[in-house]
Amino acid sequence: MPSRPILILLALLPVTAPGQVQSVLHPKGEDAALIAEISWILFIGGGLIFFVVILLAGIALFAPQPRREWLSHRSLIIGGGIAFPVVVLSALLVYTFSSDTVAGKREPAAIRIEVTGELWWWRVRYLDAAGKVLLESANEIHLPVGKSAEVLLKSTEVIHSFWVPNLAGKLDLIPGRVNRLRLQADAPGSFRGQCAEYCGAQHAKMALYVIAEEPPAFEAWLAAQMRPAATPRDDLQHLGQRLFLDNRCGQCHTVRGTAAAGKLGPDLTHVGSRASLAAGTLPNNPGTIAGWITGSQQIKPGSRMPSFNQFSGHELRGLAAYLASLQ
Ligand code: HEC
Ligand SMILES: [Cu+2]
Repeated sequence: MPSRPILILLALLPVTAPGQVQSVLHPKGEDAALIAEISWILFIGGGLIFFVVILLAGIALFAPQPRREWLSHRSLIIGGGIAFPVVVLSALLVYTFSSDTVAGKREPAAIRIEVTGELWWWRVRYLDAAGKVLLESANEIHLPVGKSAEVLLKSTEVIHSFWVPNLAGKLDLIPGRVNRLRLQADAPGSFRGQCAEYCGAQHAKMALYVIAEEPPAFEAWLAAQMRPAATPRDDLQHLGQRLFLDNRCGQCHTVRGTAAAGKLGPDLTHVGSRASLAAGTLPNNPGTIAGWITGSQQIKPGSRMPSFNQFSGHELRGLAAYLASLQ
């Protein structure tokens, strides 16, 4: 049995843990802050009431007769048993409703992003004011700090759930429906999100990152992402591009500016600029790109990308160098 101070420390662990990259307890956006506030009020209030009830039960059970007589007064039963719950629950109802209207009354979103749940990754499209697609990417959303984005949540085959705990609540992506979520970050940072509705074999490997940056950095990112892919700069990258175009990669992947225009898999036009590969499964570098190409079915069994194990080491280095250069 661990000692009492250790138990207390263990209980505080989730609150003090430094890993804030995916945490409801470290809100960095308006909605997340509201949800955290409501949760704390309910949690602390519920805890206090529970404590008082246990105390009264203890008195009723163990105190000597004259010291517990007051518990049977009619006023205590009516007050504690009827009036108190009615007042507390009504107050909470008004409080949660009023936070809801705060959330409803906000200025229009600065940007619109369409997020589609795929098996098992996130298709991300930035839209202009008219709803036209500005650019397509995957598994990574960039946001300007302090500006809100309207996220249109869609799905093609099964239900997923979009959850970036530091920034907002959880909302489902349902085939045939469009759900709308407000996303806003109040501080720069990288926040991890995770599919929160079981969606098949690789549900656990369906994460994404939201990267919040100062508006000028965001504008620069947007402009860079809208440009077509970089052209190969050396022999290795040239080899990689040729192999990419000759090996049906383009049947599933788009690289804007080349003949590759597939739609089944993630857009790879700027894959080298992303933090992770395969929806948060691997960090992104030439080594993991090569590993993914030969071993996608070992890394993420059942994924819609077949493993390509026909390449020589040199060819794999070429493919990885080419894809990593697509910044
Ligand atoms: C049959 C369709 C298909 C083909 C062919 C295909 N891919 Fe993929 N690829 C996918 C899918 C689907 C994913 C997403 C997998 C996931 O995350 O679950 C993917 C993911 C990737 C990723 C990671 C992208 C990211 O943003 O996470 C890279 C890199 C990649 N493929 C490279 C290649 C290369 C190189 C080839 C050709 C040798 C190729 N792919 C052929 C379907 C395909
Ligand atoms: Cu999912």
